[in-house]
Amino acid sequence: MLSQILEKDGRINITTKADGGKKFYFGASWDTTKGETDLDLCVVYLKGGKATDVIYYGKKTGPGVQLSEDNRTGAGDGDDEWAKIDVSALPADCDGLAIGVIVYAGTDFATVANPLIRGCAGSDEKAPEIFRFPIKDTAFDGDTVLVAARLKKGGNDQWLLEAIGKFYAKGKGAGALKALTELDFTA
Ligand SMILES: [Ca+2]
Repeated sequence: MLSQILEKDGRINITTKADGGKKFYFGASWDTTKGETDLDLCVVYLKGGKATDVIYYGKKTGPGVQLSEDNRTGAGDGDDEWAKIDVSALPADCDGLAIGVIVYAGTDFATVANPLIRGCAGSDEKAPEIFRFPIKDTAFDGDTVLVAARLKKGGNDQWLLEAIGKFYAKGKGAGALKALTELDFTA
């Protein structure tokens, strides 16, 4: 399967059977060439399209979700922050996950150097990449919250990955994190 390029406001439905279709890896990267920015990769537990909990730099693990260490500048090669997900270990009442990126410190997505998020079907960064979203040049000034993907529980315990390129202008830091958890994910 070739990696699909997601566009702003785009949606791509992806089904995968890698690792039984149960394991996913998401990586966010950005650079320091336009100044230091603190982006945070976040994973929101959903039930009926509403957030029930969030995994973020202040709470890096939860059932079925493991987050990397917090990168506060964008320095370093490869994925600067990542999330490893095993949907078979999620709480029984969880019927979805949203994968988001927020601007914690800096200006907005429009001013970050080379921001990118990608998703892989499997347990780590070497697993086959299934989508990538080059955030660069697609965000508007003031955009600080990105919903990049959603995992949805379907029938027969099958999980569908929906890559999403949706931005919101919701401020930075803790406010952006809170805004991510208050979005309506029923659509
Ligand atoms: Ca960070």
